[in-house]
Amino acid sequence: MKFFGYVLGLALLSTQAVALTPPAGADALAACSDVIVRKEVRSLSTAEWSAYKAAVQSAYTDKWIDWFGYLHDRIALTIHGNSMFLVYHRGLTRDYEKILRGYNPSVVVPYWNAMIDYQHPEQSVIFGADSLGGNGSGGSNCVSNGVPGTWQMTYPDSHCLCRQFSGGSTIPVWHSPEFITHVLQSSTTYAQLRAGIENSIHGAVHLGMGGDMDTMHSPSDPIFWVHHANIDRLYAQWQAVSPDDRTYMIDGDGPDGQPATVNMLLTGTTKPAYTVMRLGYGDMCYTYDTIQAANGNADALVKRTNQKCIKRPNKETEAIKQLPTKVLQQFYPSFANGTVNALENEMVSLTPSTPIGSNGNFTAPTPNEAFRGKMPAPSKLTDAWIKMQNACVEEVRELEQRACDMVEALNSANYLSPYLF
Ligand SMILES: [Cu+2]
Repeated sequence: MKFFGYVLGLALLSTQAVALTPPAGADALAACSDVIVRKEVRSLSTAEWSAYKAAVQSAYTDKWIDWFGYLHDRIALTIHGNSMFLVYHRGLTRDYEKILRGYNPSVVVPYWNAMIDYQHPEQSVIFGADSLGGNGSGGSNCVSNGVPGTWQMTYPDSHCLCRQFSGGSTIPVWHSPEFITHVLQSSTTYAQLRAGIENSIHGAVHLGMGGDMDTMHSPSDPIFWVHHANIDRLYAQWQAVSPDDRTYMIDGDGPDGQPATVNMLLTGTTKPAYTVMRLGYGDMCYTYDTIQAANGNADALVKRTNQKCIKRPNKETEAIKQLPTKVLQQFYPSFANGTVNALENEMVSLTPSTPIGSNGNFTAPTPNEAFRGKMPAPSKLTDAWIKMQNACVEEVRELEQRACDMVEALNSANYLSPYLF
C-alpha cells in the first residue's frame, strides 16, 4: 500500500517489498499545516542565529534548561542503549523546540553536522564565542564564552556549565561522513541504525566534549540540542529512503527488555512511539533541509551546492564512488549496486554560506593531499561511558571494529577524504 504518495517514487528504490501497515491510531495524526525546516548551524543567517541564541538564553533564565537536564537524568537508563533511543530523543528535541518557539515563533532548532568537524573537533565553529562557547577552564572547567558563558546551573547542584575536552585542549577524532554514510547504507533495520548512530558519532561527541556533556544531565549544555537534532536528522533521512517500510519500522528491545513496538510509550509520557515516527504529522511539524532537497524541493541547500546545474555531481561523492568494487560492496551497498539515494549519502557538500557570527563569505577547507591514504580512525568509547549509557559492550566493540576496518580499507585504496585539511 502506497500511503506516502507525495514521496515521488522514492519507495521504488526500496529493496524491501512489503510495506508496513501504519499502526492503528496513526490515521488520527493530522498533517501539519506549517512544516518548519531545520538547517545546519553553518547555514543560518546572522539574524536567525541571533534569534536562536536569544531564545536559548530565555529558556535558561526560566529554568527550562535545568528542567531538561533533570528530566533526562531521571530516566537515563530507559532511553539509551535500546530501541527507545531514537524515538525518545526525537520527541525530547521537539519539546525543546516548542519551548523555544514560545519565546520567538520564528525559531527553529538547527542541527550541527559534527561529522564534518571529525578531524579536529575542537576547531568547530560551534565552539566559537559568537556561538555556543568553547572548552571550559579553571579548576571547575567553566565555559566562559558564548551563550552559556555566564550560566549557573541548579541541577544536580549549583555549578557553572562545564566542558572538559577529552584531549585537554583538543578533542580526539570523531566519526567521519564516510562512516555515517556506511551506517546509513548498511542498516536495514531500525535496531541496526540505532546502534550504528548511538554508539558512534552520538557517543563520541558527548565523550569528547566532556564536562556536563559527559553526564546524564547533558541537556544542560546547549550543544546537546544541536547535536541531537543531527542524530535525529540521520534517523529521519534513513526513514525517508524508504518511507513505506521504514516510517513505522521498529525492532530490537525496548527499555524493559521486551521487543520494541510502535505502541510502546515514550518513557514518562502517555504517547506511543508511533506518534513521533512520521515527520510532518501530529506534533512533529518539522523536516530537514537535506530531506527537502532530496525530495526535489529547490531549497537553499540545492541552490548553494549546485548553482549552475542541479545535476552536477559533487566532488565529495565522486571520490568515494571511485573506491574498488570490493570495498564498495563491503561498506557501501547502495554505491555498489547503483541504487544510492541522496538521503543515505552524507558525502555531500555542505559549504556554509554564512558561518556562525559573520555575514562574510566562508571558504571551505580544501582537502589536504598529505592525508591521502591516511584517514584517521575514530576514537573509541570508554568503559565508563558504555556503563553509564547502559550500552551492550559487544554491540559497541563490533561497531568500533567495523569503523577501523572501513578506515583501513579506504586507506589501502589510497582514498582522500574531502574533509581532511
Ligand atoms: Cu540522551
